[in-house]
Amino acid sequence: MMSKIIVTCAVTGSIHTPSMSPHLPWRPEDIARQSIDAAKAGATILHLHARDPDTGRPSADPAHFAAFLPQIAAGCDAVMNLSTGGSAVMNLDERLRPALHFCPEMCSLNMGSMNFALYPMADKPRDWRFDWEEPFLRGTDDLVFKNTPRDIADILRRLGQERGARFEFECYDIGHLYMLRHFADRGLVRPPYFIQFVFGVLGGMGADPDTLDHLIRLADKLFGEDFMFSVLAAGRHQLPMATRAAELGGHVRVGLEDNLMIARGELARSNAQQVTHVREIVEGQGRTVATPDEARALLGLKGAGKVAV
Ligand code: KMH
Ligand code: ZN
Repeated sequence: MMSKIIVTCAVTGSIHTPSMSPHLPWRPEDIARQSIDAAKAGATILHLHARDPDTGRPSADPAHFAAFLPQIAAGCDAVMNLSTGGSAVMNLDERLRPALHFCPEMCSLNMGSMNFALYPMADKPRDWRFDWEEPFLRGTDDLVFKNTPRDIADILRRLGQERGARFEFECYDIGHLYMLRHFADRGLVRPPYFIQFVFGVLGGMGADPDTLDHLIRLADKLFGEDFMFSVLAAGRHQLPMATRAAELGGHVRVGLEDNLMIARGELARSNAQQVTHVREIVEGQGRTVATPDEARALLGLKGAGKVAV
């Protein structure tokens, strides 16, 4: 019998900009509403970033998170997972401010330094709504998303050991699995490891089912029974790769952070629309979506009562 499937919805992120879709939520009330609707549609975990409420620019200001986190907590019981990746243009101190402040049940943890190239998105002709958008995207041709072993150890200590968070280990490359193994060997992480295989970011792995097969085999060798995997693929590969992941017994991540579309040439109207779509697919495969409390048990989370929201 296949286990319960955890559906993560990444609601807004820091990749897409407001001019790319009128449905990308960036005002706090829109982030809150779309998050709650996604949870009602079946999202088990909400992966959350914040944005400046006036410009939609990615923000790590705890005040910007405070404008939607309590509303989400009041409106649904989904697990709130705060990003520690923030935006690749932020330094680590900025990136960690929200999670240090709100002590969430879960945080993302990016398992290596890498290029994070968004500049091809600037080439599509569009009317830019805000001044920051185009230079932000173009500047990523000379940007390193810094996640050194020291950064990772710092996050594990301050958020894991000191605040009881568990992690979405974001692995964009094969080497990132070996880095996770290294931290397991140092005794700084404890199973079960929730590994998010990330495909389709320019600088990381391309979306290819053969690569997913290889990653699962490798994770089996490195972690045995001690891991579960989820898949996110940026852009148009989101649903095909999620479908494949679910077939293979994995978990899935969707959301407008990673993909703005619902079908070829059609913008998703909301995060909930993507969650509904993936839910129908995985239920058609015979999987059952985990409730937030089932996910809490599977992942060993501390519980919603222990977060500072
Ligand atoms: N949007 C993903 C490809 C994080 O928040 O820590 C990257 C991400 C990073 O989710
Ligand atoms: Zn994110």
